[in-house]
Amino acid sequence: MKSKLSKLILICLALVVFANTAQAMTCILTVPPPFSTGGKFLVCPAGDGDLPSHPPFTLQLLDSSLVPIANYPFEDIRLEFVDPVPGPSPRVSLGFCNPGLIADSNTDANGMTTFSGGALFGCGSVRNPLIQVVVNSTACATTPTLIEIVSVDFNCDGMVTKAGDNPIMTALKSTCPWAIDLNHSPAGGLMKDASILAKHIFPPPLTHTCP
Ligand SMILES: [Ca+2]
Ligand SMILES: [Ca+2]
Repeated sequence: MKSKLSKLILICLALVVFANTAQAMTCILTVPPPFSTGGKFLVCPAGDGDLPSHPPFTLQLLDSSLVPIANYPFEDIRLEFVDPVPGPSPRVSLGFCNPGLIADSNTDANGMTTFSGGALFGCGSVRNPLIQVVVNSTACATTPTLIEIVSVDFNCDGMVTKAGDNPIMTALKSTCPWAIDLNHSPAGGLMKDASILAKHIFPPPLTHTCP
């Protein structure tokens, strides 16, 4: 009984130490262009938008003494895009096609790893989404980006359909809202935006994910 109690105390102590270590971890994320320099990009759930590739993000993991953490498992280090104006229902969902939002490899001797990502895909519209580093399910660092996103999946259901994603026909009778300026030219005419939307419309029940 006494031995079991000792084991339990040891396990609890180990968990506390681990939790403190996780809280004290420092994550230094370097955000590449165009996320650091800005620009307006069209995205689609199928990944065939305006940003097929980009330079890698780099990350350094440091412990509470600011010593690099080497060989941290890559599968426990990920990036997440976050809406800067959180609400009850998500206005936006963004990700990278293969290899996705997970780190490319375990951290090296300097605590460094990279995220090479793939094509930017997603839905909704957002200015300056945040990008967050999540280590072992705990948010470690959050950095603003300078990009602006518009998507042909306006209603964020993962599909681009005439019925669900056609605010352009309504807008034709008024001005061009920022969120449906698909060709990044507010004065370019909504017919051009409608033409871009038409090229991305796929009939359901197909789901539109990265190839
Ligand atoms: Ca949709
Ligand atoms: Ca336009």
